[in-house]
Amino acid sequence: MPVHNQDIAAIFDEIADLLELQQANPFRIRAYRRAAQTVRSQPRELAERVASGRALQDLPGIGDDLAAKIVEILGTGRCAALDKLKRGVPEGLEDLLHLPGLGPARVRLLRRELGITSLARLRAAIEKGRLTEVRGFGPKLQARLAEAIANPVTGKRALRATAARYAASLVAQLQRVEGVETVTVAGSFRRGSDTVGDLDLVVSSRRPAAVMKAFTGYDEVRAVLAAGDTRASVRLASGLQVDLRIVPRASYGAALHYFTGSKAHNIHVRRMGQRRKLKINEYGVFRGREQIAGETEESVFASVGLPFIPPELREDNGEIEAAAGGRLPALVERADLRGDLHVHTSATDGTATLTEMARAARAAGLQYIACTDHSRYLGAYRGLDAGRLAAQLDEIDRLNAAGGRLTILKGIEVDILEDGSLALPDDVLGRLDLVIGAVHGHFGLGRRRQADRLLRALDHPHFSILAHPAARLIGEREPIDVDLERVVRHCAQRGCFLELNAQPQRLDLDDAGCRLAAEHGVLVSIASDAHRPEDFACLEWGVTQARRGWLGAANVLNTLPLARAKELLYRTMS
Ligand code: DGT
Ligand code: CA
Ligand code: CA
Repeated sequence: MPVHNQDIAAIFDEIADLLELQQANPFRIRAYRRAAQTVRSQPRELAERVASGRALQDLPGIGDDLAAKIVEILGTGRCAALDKLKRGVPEGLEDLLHLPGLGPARVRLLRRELGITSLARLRAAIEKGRLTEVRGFGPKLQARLAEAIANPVTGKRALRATAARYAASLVAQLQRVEGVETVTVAGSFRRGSDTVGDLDLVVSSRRPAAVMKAFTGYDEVRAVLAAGDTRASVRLASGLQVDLRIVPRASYGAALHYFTGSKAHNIHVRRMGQRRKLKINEYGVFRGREQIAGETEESVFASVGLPFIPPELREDNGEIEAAAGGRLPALVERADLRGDLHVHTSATDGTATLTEMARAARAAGLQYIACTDHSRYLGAYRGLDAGRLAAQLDEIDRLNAAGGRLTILKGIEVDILEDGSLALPDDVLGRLDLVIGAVHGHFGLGRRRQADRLLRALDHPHFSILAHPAARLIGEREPIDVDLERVVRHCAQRGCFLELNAQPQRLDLDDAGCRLAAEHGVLVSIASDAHRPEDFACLEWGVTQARRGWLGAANVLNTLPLARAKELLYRTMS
């Protein structure tokens, strides 16, 4: 069974939890937490890294001991150290740790005072009012705990890109089952949400039993939560839940539409059906007992007088009205992108040389890229100072002069400092084709100061593109508090652009930000922020996000031919 990064991280987190329960050395606990974090944030599977012979010890926070544990987990799916820890703790005690408001100290207290070692015992104790005897467990906390036990959280939402990895091998497996016609991942995944709560598979097949067997027997399944003749739910070893629905071909479009959602979109479409005396559900579109549509999604939409609506728009955010009025936008597609305006090299924190990155960009079908390594301000990045930047510009001139089908623009990703000034002098920035400015610190400024800071940066004579405007890291760092509309309006005035950073953990601008940009006529740069040759594949995630934000090719800066893009990007004093 393949072991994913997520699985390794989960084991390290569990070890940290158990160590906390045992009041182990805080440094040890932190080491495991940090390792879990490192492993989780790796863009590539550690299994591949180990297979290719690259040392794990190069990763931050991974020493010999943790590296050995990773190798053990990759080889066996288990970790002896975890198994040993588990033997020292009553089964179920760990579950208590995951309840809101319960840290290790409180869990120990509950165990000591009331002998509570499981969710079931805790629930019973709350019902009997016994928790009131324990210090610190007021009525508010008790209510929260009761609520959390009654509605268990299914864990964190997975990044879309992470879920895609798990989905791919499962889908491939199901496609090989005899009698299977189509397998589609529906739900929020198909709508292109940046994160997904679970995966929803819709399979069309004449032989549901065979599909069911393959699904529940899939080697990454850790628990079967429910299984009937045509529907099932499982939890994968990664923690991700997958729901399955098997339908006959005649219902496939209706089921796909239903399970793609969103729920609000479905309800709206169903109501339109009711007005036409139609019943629309996951089995089809019915007039009385007769099925009149449902084999394809198009037929479902047509039954209520609508054209096909792309899944990314199905949030009941005006798409149904737009479709009815013939005003659906033609959404941008990956093939529309001609360039990528945010690319790093090994001159700073990338892994590959400019030549290698250029080769990969060409292989990804691009005509131009902008080399935008980091400015020097942040020591950790080995950022460029004026001298090293000059050397890089010479290299770009040489590569461009050598001909070839890819043009490299001269750029930089310069830090926007706390006061909105840029981290390199004007005369240096003025030599470049474009200047990307980015917030990499001082995330916590108040709403007003944050906007003032960004506006001041946009006022800079050479500023071209505001990178990852909200500076969020999904699941890790909240977006900065800023009035985005003010920023967008200022971009429009200044002739600046906004980036949609396509890294799976950023996807920043978000969908609402994209709509705002389009409303104000600000072009969006869908950029990979590539640090590795493989990262150009991220453009796909960015395009999906842009589509969720209703963007067409005309709203996207890097769909323009090179000459026009260059013209718009180069900013002189004004
Ligand atoms: P998620 O999993 O939280 O990222 O979001 P979804 O949208 O994938 O939600 P999920 O997995 O609960 O359900 C998948 C789809 O099934 C959902 O988008 C619409 C449909 N659906 C689920 N429950 C209902 C319901 O009560 N009514 C209707 N009309 N549709 C539903
Ligand atoms: Ca889902
Ligand atoms: Ca679901």
